[in-house]
Amino acid sequence: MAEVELALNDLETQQRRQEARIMTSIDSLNNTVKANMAEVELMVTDLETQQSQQVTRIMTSVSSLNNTVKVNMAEVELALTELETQQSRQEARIMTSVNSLSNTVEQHHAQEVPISCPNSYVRNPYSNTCIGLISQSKSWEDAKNYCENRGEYLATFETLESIFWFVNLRKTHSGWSFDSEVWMGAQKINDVWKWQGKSTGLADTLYWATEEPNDSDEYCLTTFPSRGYQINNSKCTNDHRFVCEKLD
Ligand SMILES: [Ca+2]
Repeated sequence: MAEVELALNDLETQQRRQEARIMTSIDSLNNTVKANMAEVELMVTDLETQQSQQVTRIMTSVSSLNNTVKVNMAEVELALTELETQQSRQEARIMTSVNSLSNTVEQHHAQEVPISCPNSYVRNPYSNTCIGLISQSKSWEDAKNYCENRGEYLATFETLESIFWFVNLRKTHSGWSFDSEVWMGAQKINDVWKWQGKSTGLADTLYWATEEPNDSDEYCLTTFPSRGYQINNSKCTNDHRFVCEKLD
C-alpha cells in the first residue's frame, strides 16, 4: 500500500507540473495575441488616416478641376458671343452689298436705251437686238455662213421669254407668219443643244412643239408652222429660210 500511495503522490506531482507548464504556455500565447492585436489596431488606424488624406486630396483636385471648367466655359461663351457678333456684322455687310448690286442692276435696266433697228429688221425687246428674216432657203451651215458674211450671226433666243416672243412674232407678224420652217442659231453637238457662239444651252423648258424633238438625226433648230410655230429639230442639210441677228 505504501508503494501505491507513493506512486499516486508521484503521479499527482507530475500532473501539477504539467498543469503549471500548460498554464504558462497559455499565458505566453495570450500575451503574444494581445501584442499582435495592438499591432493590428495600430495598422488599421494608420490605414484610416492615409485613406482620409487621400480622399481630401481627391476632393481638392475635383474642386480645382471644377474651377478650371467654369473658367473655360466662360471663355467659350465669350468666344461664341464674339463669333455671333462677327457673323451678324458679316450678314449685314452682305445684305448691303446685295441691295447695292440690285440697285445697280435696276439702274442699268432703266438706263438701257432701246436700240433702233433698220427698216427690214425687228427689235427683240428681250435681248435688245435687231433680227432680220432672210427669204432665201439654205442649209443650216450655209445660213450661218450667210449671216456671218454680213457681219451678223444666225439668231439666238437664249431665254424662255425671248423664245416665246419669237414664236409669237412668227404667229402674228405679217412678214413672218408664212407656212415654212425657219432656222435659228442652235445646234445639237455631242448630244447637247447649244446656241451657236454662246456657252448657254437651250432652256430645259424650251418651247418644243408637240412630239418634238423627235428624229435622232435632226441636229438643228427651227420654228414649226404646222405646230403653232413652236420649236422643232430639223435635219441640218434641209433648206429653210433663216433669221440673222445684228451684232451689238
Ligand atoms: Ca423634228
